[in-house]
Amino acid sequence: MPFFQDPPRLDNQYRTDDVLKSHLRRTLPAEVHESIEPELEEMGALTVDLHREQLATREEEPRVVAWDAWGHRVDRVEVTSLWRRAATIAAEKGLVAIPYERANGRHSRTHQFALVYLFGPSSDVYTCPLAMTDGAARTLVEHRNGALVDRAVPRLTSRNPRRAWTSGQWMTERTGGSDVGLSETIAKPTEGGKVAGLPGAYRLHGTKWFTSAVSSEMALTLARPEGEPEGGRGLTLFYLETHDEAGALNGIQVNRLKDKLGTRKVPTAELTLDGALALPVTGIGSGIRNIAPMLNVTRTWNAICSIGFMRRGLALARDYARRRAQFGAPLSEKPLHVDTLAGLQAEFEAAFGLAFRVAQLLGAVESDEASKHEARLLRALTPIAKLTTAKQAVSVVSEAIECFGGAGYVEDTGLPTLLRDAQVLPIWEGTTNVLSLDVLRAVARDGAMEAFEEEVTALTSLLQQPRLADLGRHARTTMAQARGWLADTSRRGLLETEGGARRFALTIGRTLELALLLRHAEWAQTQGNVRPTLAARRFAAHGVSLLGDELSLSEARLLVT
Ligand code: MFK
Repeated sequence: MPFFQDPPRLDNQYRTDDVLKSHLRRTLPAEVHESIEPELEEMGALTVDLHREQLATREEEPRVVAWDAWGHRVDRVEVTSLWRRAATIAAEKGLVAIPYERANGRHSRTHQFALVYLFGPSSDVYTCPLAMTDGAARTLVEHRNGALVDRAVPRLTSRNPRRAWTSGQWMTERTGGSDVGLSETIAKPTEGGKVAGLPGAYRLHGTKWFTSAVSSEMALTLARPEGEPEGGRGLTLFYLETHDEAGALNGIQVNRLKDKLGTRKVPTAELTLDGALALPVTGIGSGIRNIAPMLNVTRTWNAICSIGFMRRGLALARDYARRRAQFGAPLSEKPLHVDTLAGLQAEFEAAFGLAFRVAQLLGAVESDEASKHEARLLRALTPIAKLTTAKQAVSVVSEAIECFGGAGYVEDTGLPTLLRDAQVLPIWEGTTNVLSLDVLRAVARDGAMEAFEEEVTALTSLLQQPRLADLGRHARTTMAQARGWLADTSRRGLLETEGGARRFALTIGRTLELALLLRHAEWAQTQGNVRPTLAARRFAAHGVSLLGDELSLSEARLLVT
């Protein structure tokens, strides 16, 4: 009999996820955990079915139909069959609705993101429009624009797939995805122009260079009303609907879809806004500040999806290790393979704790139950979690694929897609460097350093188990080292601090991950579960600090010249 290798298989992704289960057991009241468990079981089973469909529809891609049969410009975006199914599932399961229904109070974000974490890696990145939809709903609610809240939020959070809307987040222009203040789109006031019957509309003129999931019914976008100053403060946050009541595009042309490395199922478009009618969401000016709630929500989704990707890569690699024999034994019995998987699992478990801590904080803030510490921590932890987990996702998924040898490099196994899709996580929603600078901003203006230190101290100073207590001291020492670094580089000038911002942010992120893992490990030991302790030890051994004997800015310049 010739040999054929068994492919990797997925099983119910909730039932087999000890990390998620144990986190929920510790952080949720028993009655909340019990009440949401059937949904998680069901989602865990669905992910397996969707995974099969992902493989079967691997070659489908979205397309734009520019013209109809009779020569009308229609720019219709057609998405893949899996995306259509994902849209129905997402609405019916309430993946955006849950935190707005708030049935579980401050735990509603944990509830939502537990489902999103399971769903994400099976959805062909349908999480992209969902993240923006959640961000748009949150932004409209925060700005208390009653008419727009009444118009859009019930649709954005609907559980009825026929009624549910998604939203775009149109920010990036040719001038820059990071320096959004350079945006060139202009807004002209109209005489009597309306959006959905609401007066006060402007007409927008310009080009949006990267608009993810352009299949949405509405978008939040930025434009500069004529006469307003340059920079971010001169921009205004606008609400628009992509089609009018008759179904015609609202002064929007889809120029083309981007030909991207990954997220191939996401219809990312270049758009021309040629008089699109749009309403200011909350007055004129301060557009960047006003769109920040959206960014913070989508960055949280990014962190959750990062751990989802890691979990998927590891689930497949672990299953495969039991099926694949080399040199006389299954890979799962080969010491070096076991050690490699253990290292990846430790990175994943650390990232998991950080992503879900942000979810927990967001839930507390939204239900007005957050302490002052929690509110301050949320602002600064959001960019930290996004940038730290995204980097871990790329590295863990890359290693997970290597666990398959050549098979991981072959398209019809579906494995390369995982890596390509993960590679977007550190790029969109603010690159690692841009978010590191955002962390410095939060440190300078919002007392973030104190919030980080308070969090690490609270998590580690009461640890009883000697090994964990030792690692807790290590986490506190690293925080003190980071504070010292900040003081030292600040004395040497702003540019020195800026030059080290990424190492600083990643150090804070990894130290917080260790502290969260230790806190969880001590609790888990009381339940007879030593796995988190092992994960904490291995994670600490990988190292948490990136600060040390570093180059000055002038030395770094010399190295790259
Ligand atoms: C799977 C997951 C799915 C995710 C889906 C994603 C799909 C969508 C794809 C995309 O749309 S990707 C494009 C996303 N674009 C970005 O994330 C922009 C990246 N650039 C930044 O974030 C820059 O830091 C920023 C544009 C904000 C810098 O611009 P400025 O003009 O230098 O802003 P500045 O002066 O720092 O901040 C302006 C105001 O906003 C300040 O408040 P004040 O007006 O009161 O001084 C800031 O404090 C405030 N602000 C900025 N960032 C904030 C914030 N407030 C709260 N939270 C933040 N994160």
